[in-house]
Amino acid sequence: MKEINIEELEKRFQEKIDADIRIEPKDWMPDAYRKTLIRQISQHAHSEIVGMLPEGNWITRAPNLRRKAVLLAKVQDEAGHGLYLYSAAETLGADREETIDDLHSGKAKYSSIFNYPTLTWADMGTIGWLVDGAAIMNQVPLCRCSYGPYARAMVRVCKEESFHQRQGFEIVTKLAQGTPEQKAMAQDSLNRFWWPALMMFGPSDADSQHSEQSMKWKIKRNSNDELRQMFVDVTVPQAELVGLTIPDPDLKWNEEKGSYDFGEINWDEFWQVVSGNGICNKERVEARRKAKENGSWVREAANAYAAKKAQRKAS
Ligand code: BYC
Repeated sequence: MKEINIEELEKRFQEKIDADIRIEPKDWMPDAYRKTLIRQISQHAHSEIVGMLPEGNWITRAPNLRRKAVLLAKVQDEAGHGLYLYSAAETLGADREETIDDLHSGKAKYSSIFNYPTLTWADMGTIGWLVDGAAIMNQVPLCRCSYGPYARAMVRVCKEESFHQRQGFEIVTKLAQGTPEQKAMAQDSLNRFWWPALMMFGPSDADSQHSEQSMKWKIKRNSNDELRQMFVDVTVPQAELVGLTIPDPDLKWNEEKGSYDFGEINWDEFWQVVSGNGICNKERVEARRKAKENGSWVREAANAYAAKKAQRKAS
């Protein structure tokens, strides 16, 4: 049989990508493509799981039974998203335990946004509205990602995120139309979460080390700055609708561009948070590490049960 060299394989791989043919787990792929996907998908999975913590903080203090049931369902959805994503990373050969250990040791990243505290009930609204809103903006294009299992996972994730965004906006709307204290609480929450939400899209295109290659491979379909701009453009009218003010004195509609100009992001803060020095980084990782430790007896029992069952089947 004729041997195919690596350049030829790479050429065929890129042709498939260019023709929008999905890459599936058993297809040949360059090592760097596999590595990039494992990095992005596992970080994405970690974000979903760590993302449960700031909201979990408010489940016991939701203002009524309906709010509590909805928040509980939302947080459970995030757990589901984490599980699809860890499974998608496993189709690339990643080991789930190792991946999770990388989160616990601080080696693996997760979204910067979850290192900010949730101080008031209004934060549940703002997180749904802005954080899930930003997640949707980023994840809808990922439904067309070149890697099949990731793209398919994103379809369901986006449907659920869309419910999350609406529940958040509903909370914010109610608060903004409530008493002056409630409106002030919503405004304060927007003031604290607006800039961190913009940071979720990652560094500016000029500083994004992975974007160019990821876009060639159609892992990413849009650049960080493109998605950030789209997010600003859809969110500003929503804030206006409920009578809240975006905390950016430089925010201005640009008629020529057909989009908003906005102020400079504090990139120093972003990199500090990403490198582990945000307000809640230590607390978040510690909570995940403890959860793993506390659940070890359940895993041991489940493994012992599975081993016993297999033994009985074999005998
Ligand atoms: N936070 O070259 P770049 C959610 C890192 S939450 C922390 O542009 P890339 C949700 C980046 O990893 C949203 N780190 O990277 C859950 C890289 O470092 P490494 C989660 C960030 O990958 C619960 C370095 O900076 N969504 O869904 O091309 C409740 C250079 O960046 C961040 C996803 O993960 C950040 N914000 O682009 C509610 C979506 N930004 O890895 C909501 C999938 C950048 O070289 N991920 N970094 O050490 C992506 O689309 C891309 O990975 C990113 C970054 C746009 C985030």
